[in-house]
Amino acid sequence: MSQAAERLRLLTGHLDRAPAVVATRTSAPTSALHPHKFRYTLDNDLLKPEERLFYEQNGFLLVKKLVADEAIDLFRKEFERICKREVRIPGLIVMRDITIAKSEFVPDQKAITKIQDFQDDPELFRYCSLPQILKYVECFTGPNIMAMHTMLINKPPDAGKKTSRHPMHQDLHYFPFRPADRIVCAWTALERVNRQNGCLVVLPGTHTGTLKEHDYPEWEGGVNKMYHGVRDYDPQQPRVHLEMEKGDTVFFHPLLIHGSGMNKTQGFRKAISCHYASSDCNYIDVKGTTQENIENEVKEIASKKLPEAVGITFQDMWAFRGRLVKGEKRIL
Ligand SMILES: O=C(O)CCC(=O)C(=O)O
Repeated sequence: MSQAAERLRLLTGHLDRAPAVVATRTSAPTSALHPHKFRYTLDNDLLKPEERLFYEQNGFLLVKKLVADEAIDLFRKEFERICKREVRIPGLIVMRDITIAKSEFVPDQKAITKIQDFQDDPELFRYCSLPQILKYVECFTGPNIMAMHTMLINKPPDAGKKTSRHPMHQDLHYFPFRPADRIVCAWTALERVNRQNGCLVVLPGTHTGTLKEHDYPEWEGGVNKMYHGVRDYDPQQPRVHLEMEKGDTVFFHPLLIHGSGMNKTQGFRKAISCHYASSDCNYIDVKGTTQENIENEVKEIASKKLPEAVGITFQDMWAFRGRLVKGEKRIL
């Protein structure tokens, strides 16, 4: 047993009596963890034993004030420039809320709910290479790190149809690479996020389950493109609302069931995120699996936008956007 594991084993007796609370729970803890076995974290010098245990049991870890205000202000400014079309970034996907998309188009940030794939925007991509983020990421992925998926989310004030909600889902549904345990998302609040403006909601412990079937939820007011939801999760299951301050960052496992609520305020709730994976991960074929529906949808959208994309595989699409941020490029 490694020294770190031994330290953790000794600490567990203490934790059994006084569990470390890393994020506020709104309900009871889930699965018990055998103190000797680590599956979701790697040996490292960064995570305190109680943090490591928390991630192992819950599938997420919230770190306060990890990103400085100055960096955040630069990301926000770049987002404004993109919205005003002052900069054009190759490959960037710009998404609009379905209720806004149907209304008159205004070329500013009020029209845009999310941008994806900013790997070729040096300003925004700095987020993915921040050393303080990568230090944590390495605890989950190991030393060879690819930034695979980037997003800046600008959750709009809800227009009354509840379309600002993000259905509960597992991010692994979108990814044709494995193993899941060597993938992690970093999600940083670009301002205070709370229940009013639609913070993240997570179901602790669900990362220990399997990938579930996903599809569009049957919501009356409609649902945004590619916002698939888990079909059969138990709505009574304990949930945690992750209220965060500007710069706070949550790291979470790709099987963790999560989503976000309606934005009941008049402001836009902003967050930036990156999914990282070990470059030792392998691409998988998702044909015949629950992920086939998202593969087909992504390929259809890509071929509409870019007729030359016909014939490009789902795995190739991921390989184009992946960028090495630390260590060596291997398989991914
Ligand atoms: O930021 C949010 O509201 C949810 C983001 C999310 O879960 C996702 O885009 O996968």
